[in-house]
Amino acid sequence: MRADPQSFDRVLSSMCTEPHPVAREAAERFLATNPGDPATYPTVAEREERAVSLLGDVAGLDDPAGYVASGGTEANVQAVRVARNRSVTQVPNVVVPESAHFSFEKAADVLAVELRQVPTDDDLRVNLAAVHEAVDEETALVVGVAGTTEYGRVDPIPELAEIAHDADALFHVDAAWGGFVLPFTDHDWHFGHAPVDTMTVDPHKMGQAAIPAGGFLVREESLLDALAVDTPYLESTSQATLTGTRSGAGVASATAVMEELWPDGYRETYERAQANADWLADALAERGDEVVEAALPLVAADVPEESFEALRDEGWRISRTASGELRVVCMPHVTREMLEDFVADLDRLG
Ligand code: 0PR
Repeated sequence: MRADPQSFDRVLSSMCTEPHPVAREAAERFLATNPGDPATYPTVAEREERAVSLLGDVAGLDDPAGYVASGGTEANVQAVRVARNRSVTQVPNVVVPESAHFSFEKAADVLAVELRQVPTDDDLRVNLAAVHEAVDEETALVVGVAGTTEYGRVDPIPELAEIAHDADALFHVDAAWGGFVLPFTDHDWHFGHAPVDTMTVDPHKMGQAAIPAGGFLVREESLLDALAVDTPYLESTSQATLTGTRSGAGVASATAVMEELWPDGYRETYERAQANADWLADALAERGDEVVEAALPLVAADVPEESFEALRDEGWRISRTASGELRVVCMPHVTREMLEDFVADLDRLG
């Protein structure tokens, strides 16, 4: 029997969303192509070049290099891999905010680097003094997050870049989720705002591409050399990606949706999402819940444990931060009506 995937009607916890119609259409068309073998599949390879160029526009990089990865995890692993492979230290360390995504723990594990997690301040952004203290001559990479997974916070990117480069380390920005909303805010976060070396920016999150479509960008093409392995039996001679066979559907969908939405469509999406987040934050505060200010379209609030469970029983897909707050990500599929229903259920059940 044919099973349909679940609907997005009650999904409030995801960083993925319904793909844009042009993304869906392109994904289907390119399903049987492999950008991992560009000499055999040149049409999708050409689309990937366009995707990287568009990602450069999004992230303030004039002459971008990089590729469409399987997601933010791969892009973050690759950033750590570039830094580790360029380091001359036996066991290099990587300094990340404690708010960084758990993919850095995977990266440290597979790449055998030491992960130094640094606390955040009351404003949920990384503590710069603690970064200073954690960095030493064995630091290969410093990471800043532009749009944290739990609270949507943007670390002080220019200051972090300075600390990294003073220590001769590379500087990576994880804008996996934030990358497609930050261009419409006044945050400093991208290659044009600070000497960022590498960046994660995922079309399959706020970019509305089909899964899998992550983005890995590097300031200089030469940074990719640290990743390249020879590919003797392919017509192309080397490969810098982590996976071999890759999803042409992901690549083609990312290109199609970015060409459709950048920049005006994404601006409208951001404005709607931010207005929804602000509305929800106000509604929760009015109920007396303690709310973390929504810096980006992501709301965290303290609601009683019983209410949380009751809402899940009603079919709401919600999640919690590590400190136990309810977390709602205002993705493009999240409408005002959904949030009104959600708050009405919270009032009724709480
Ligand atoms: N960097 C940041 C800042 C992220 O938030 C995430 C994922 C990643 C990297 C890793 O990206 P990939 O999952 O593409 O490898 N953040 C979400 C999270 O862990 C991922 C997610 C997506 C979770 C959809 C649930 C879901 O339904 O919460």
